[in-house]
Amino acid sequence: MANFEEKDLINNRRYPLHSPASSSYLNLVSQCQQDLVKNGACMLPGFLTTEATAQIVAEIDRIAPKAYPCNEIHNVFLEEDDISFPEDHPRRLKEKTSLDSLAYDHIEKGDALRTLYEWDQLLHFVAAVLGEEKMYRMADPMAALTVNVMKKGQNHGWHFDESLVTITVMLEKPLEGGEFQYVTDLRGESWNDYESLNDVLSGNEDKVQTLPVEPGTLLLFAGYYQLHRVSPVVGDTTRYVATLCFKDEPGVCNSPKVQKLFYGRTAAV
Ligand SMILES: O=C(O)CCC(=O)C(=O)O
Ligand SMILES: [Fe+2]
Repeated sequence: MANFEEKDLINNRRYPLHSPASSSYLNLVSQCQQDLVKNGACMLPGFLTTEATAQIVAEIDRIAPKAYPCNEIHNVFLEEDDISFPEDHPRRLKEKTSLDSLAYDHIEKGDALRTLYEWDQLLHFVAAVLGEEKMYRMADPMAALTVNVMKKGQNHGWHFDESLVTITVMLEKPLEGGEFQYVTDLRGESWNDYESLNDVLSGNEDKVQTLPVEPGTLLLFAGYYQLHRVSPVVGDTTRYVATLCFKDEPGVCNSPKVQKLFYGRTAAV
């Protein structure tokens, strides 16, 4: 199997991560920052080369049988049920998520996806976009780099992320469904629009937007403030999306409880 060097993984002309002092790099960073502020999302289409995308898909096909089936019932805040709210309050309404998750330790050293995640220039780029002086790869042996595998009928229910910004790379897209959808302006730093949230959770799609995420696209998404979901996958093509976790401090790990929930096991650092 071909071993990809970092510089062959991404579309360098369009995304000059290898030359951080260039004006095109600075323009890219500033464009991403503007998109994040304006839309809560920044999409980099064609970030991976077609060859790298195909390579990563082949690698995931190989390890997909090891993925842990994660079937969860949760509220949109991903918090414990708070019985101080009425039962039909949107804080307490339940969503279903069904996907299979591959963990960092399933992905071998030398695999293209791992090479991408461990590439310092990518870390520096993400830090620049998020305006952080320094960032670190997450220290969790499972959660740092994951792939959500979603087959026919599987979905990711409505939720807000726990971290401010989530970074994903779309690798394989189903023929239909499996769409990344979101709704803005339902949550702020110190407020929630529960009425509109209730509308969305009852099936009103008026404010639902769909992001046209194609294979090879890197997405930075401000998921803490924007409700989002992945609609059920239709058809036989599996959806593969990688999540790359970077933190503003070193040594960050999930608790054993969270590890068990998402990966079916705990792992020491
Ligand atoms: O699969 C995706 O595109 C997004 C998944 C997501 O929202 C999450 O992992 O929090
Ligand atoms: Fe999310």
